[in-house]
Amino acid sequence: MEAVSYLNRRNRMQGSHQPTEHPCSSSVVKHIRAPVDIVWSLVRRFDQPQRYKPFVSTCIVKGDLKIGSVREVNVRSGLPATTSTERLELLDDEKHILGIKIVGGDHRLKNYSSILTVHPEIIDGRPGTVVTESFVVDVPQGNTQDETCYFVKALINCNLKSLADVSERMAM
Ligand code: A9S
Repeated sequence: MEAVSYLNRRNRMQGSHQPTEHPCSSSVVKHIRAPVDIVWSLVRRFDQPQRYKPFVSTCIVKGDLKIGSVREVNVRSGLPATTSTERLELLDDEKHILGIKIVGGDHRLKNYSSILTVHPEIIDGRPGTVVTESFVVDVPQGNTQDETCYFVKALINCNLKSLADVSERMAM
């Protein structure tokens, strides 16, 4: 990873035409002190990401919660974007898996797709949930893989911290 981005950066500076960087992908894990059913009830609402995502202001879905439904997300001011168009790729209420793909919007995350899973676990002898969210996204022109990964992981960490706060409050 480091070597590739170093070589690409050096080649860019020397103007040679190396291949562009590979897509960047990573994952985030979050342990939440709330039962899996509460956490999943928030995650599964493809039509209402604003119930826990702090950067989302409004969301409108065409269709319902079926695979292929598309949502128009408006994000809060101060972010490097205002809208994001996102498609529901997977919603499995048995296995607790949510898959989305970002298909449009005025942001720089091209070909972004993510998979979020929730699993029950016992935390300090009480029902808890472990959430994993993994993503892949193209590295924007002018950025490195590391920068892109850092940026996206920071946003996902914010989303999952908020998911924990909302879920733990509901579990009280
Ligand atoms: O919302 C998610 O699940 C994950 C991400 C990375 C969303 C990012 C975002 O909505 C902003 C927060 C506006 C940042 C998009 C699509 C692009 C951004 O630049």
